[in-house]
Amino acid sequence: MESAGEERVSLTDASRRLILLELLVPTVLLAFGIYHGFVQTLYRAGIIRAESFLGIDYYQGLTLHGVINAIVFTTMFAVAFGNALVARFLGREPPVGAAWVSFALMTVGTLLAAFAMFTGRASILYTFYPPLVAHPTFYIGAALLVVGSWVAFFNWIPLYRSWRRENPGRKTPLAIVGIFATFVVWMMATLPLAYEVIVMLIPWSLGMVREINVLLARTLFWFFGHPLVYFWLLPAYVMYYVMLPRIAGGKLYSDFAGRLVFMLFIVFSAPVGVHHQFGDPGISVSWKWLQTLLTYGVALPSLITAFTLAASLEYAARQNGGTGLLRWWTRLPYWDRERWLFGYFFAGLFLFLFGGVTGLINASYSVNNLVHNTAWVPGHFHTTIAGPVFLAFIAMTLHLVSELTGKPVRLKSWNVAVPYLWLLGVALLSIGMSISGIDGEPRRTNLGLGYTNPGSELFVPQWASMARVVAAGGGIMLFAMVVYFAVLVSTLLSKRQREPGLGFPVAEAYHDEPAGFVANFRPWIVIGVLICAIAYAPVLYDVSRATFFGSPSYTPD
Ligand code: HAS
Repeated sequence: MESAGEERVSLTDASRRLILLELLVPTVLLAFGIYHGFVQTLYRAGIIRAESFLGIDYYQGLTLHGVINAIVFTTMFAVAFGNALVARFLGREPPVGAAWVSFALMTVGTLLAAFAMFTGRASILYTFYPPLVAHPTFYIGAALLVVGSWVAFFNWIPLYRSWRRENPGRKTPLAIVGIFATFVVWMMATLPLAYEVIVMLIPWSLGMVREINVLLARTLFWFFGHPLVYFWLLPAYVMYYVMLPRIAGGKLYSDFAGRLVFMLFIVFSAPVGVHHQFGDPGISVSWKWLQTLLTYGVALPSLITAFTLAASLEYAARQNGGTGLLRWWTRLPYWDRERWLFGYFFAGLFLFLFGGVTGLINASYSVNNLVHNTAWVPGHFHTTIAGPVFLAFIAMTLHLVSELTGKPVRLKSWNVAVPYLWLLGVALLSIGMSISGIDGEPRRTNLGLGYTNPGSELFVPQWASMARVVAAGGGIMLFAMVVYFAVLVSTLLSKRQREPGLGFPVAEAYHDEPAGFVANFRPWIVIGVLICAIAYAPVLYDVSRATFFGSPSYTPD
């Protein structure tokens, strides 16, 4: 494992500014994304009964919420975090020219997509299923965002190679294993997406072809869409494995477990997208069954993580004087204002316990029939992406802003409350959605138009009461974010108190085993690609045989 401690490296001003911009541009956009999430809960609770609020309608707001929070913020953050990890753990700054090209592509892409969404020309949600069609700038923007993230990854590879040449026999730093695994998963995910967007959607939205194969587009989307969720999750896992045990006051229980987990994600992240299409026609039951099995496979690295992190936390708690079978849980730094990262990480992990259980329920081919397309599904994913992923990303944004500007985090007692407020908000939101999802409440529907209105003939009382619980959760989440933004802005506006630099808390390993068969990415990538081919070739064959006609475009207005 890499040397433990809080060692800081200094960066050139150009790199520092670039990483700060990569963090702050999506964070500013996040304000819109979060606001539109809150407004969704008001619509669905019937608190806003209109078709449109402040000029933005339900589907436009839902598209802004999903695209900004889940695609733009996450991608730009992963690139910024990767640039910072490479600089700190390989001791090499990513070449600034290519890094700026990557940032420029992502920013121009984001602006193009934002133009389409804010002007109401792309109200097609973050899954952009045809035949719903958006203005071409939406698809071109998405393509540029992805290409920009590829440029960043290709910029790091020569740095890793040169580090390897200079450090023969040394284990690759775990943080680098984690961030490279993240981007290997991203490459596997974005290739089918590139085909869908460049070959199918852009020519179709430009009117160059009249019809589109809807089922093929959905299948390619989910070939991308499931590994996408691990592209979100893995940077959070880097923080949990490399930093959390030290912040808790202990050690990482097993360094080997961390390496194995990242390699298993390379193998299992991609060949499971059909579990989002259990209800789709045209794909044979056998291949749906195979992808169900593989979905249980992709839960394995998270189960290993749950036990490894619990053991690491127990070690830390006992170092802090904890005793007993369970009493040691009380000796962790939940409210420590200096070790504030702990609260963000812990609250995320707590939510992920529920995200994991509900994910395993979704994965069952038969049970999925009960929950698919109901509010249960956003109930599940708010305990994953809005839980561990979101909390880890906003925490690391604040940490990096503080490091790169040399300004210690301000409003510490407010800051320490943010993750617990957020946890409470997400818990209410997800419980409300899960319960009414089981009662059949549809997702992605403006319930406020009648279902939650006692005066309407569409009224469904059990959805109405839960929609109010969801709105209460959304309100608490919004409040948590207002506090977070107050902390971030007040930190940015404060006086510099030390030299800007870059450092992370880095844990030592309790069991620092040799890397052995998880030392090298290559065999894992080969196995991952092979399993993808086995799981997807027959699916794509089935889809091509089942689809005879294309669909013209449809614009919802
Ligand atoms: Fe999922 C739908 C299955 C994980 C995100 N998922 C979605 C959608 C999103 C999403 C966005 O099989 C909706 C897409 C759409 O718009 O239609 N998901 C799974 C499974 C997992 C899983 C099996 N999902 C995630 C993660 C996401 C995410 C991670 C984002 C980051 N998901 C599905 C399925 C669907 C689905 C179906 C389709 C549903 C449908 O019908 O449409 C697994 O990876 C989960 C494994 C996780 C665990 C939990 C480990 C627990 C840990 C915490 C330890 C805690 C500690 C602290 C140590 C096994 C690591 C302890 C504290 C104490 C106090 C005790």
